[in-house]
Amino acid sequence: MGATQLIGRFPTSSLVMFAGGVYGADINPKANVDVIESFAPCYPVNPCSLSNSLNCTTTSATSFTCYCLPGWTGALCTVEIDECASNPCGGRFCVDQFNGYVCCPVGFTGKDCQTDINECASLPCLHGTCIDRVAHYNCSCDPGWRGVRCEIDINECASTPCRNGGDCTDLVNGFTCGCLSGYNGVICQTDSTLYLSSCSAL
Ligand SMILES: [Ca+2]
Ligand SMILES: [Ca+2]
Repeated sequence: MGATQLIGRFPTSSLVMFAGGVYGADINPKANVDVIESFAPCYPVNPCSLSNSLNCTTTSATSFTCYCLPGWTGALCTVEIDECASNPCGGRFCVDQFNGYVCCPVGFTGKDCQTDINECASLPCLHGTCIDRVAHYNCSCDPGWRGVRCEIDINECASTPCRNGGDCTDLVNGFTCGCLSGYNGVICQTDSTLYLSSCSAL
């Protein structure tokens, strides 16, 4: 059984039923046409009429297409279209509606756009405490760190704290000095040769 069958000559455009339970209608209302298209998938029970469809069109003897009402999709128009699927809101949160969508304000989510997005959820602060704000976050850095994400180890040697030629090694939130021979102290501030010479002078 094909989509279009030569059935015979029919004088009207009314729906008719043929032998074998095949339904059809005269596609040419001018009468007495030879070609009769089978509408079996759409008649007498229109499968699209049970859903959100405007009408049913036969695409073959056994298949059909439902033309959906706005907001619906699927073979039988039973699936509500997700209007957010095409990402119409860009970076903002999209709320799917019937036959439409709503873009939440920047930084908010939820079906009513009332939930403040937690921008700290991704743990953006590498060495510090994250403070959630509307549409952004701030990092309160641990001692010895700086940067938007506390990602930079502060170089405590930058101020050249070691005296008397001492070699500075940067640490997290601190430094150590490697003193030249004859000097000691946290920043090599003590000249031990002076101390020794005064001792020997006694
Ligand atoms: Ca937030
Ligand atoms: Ca440091």
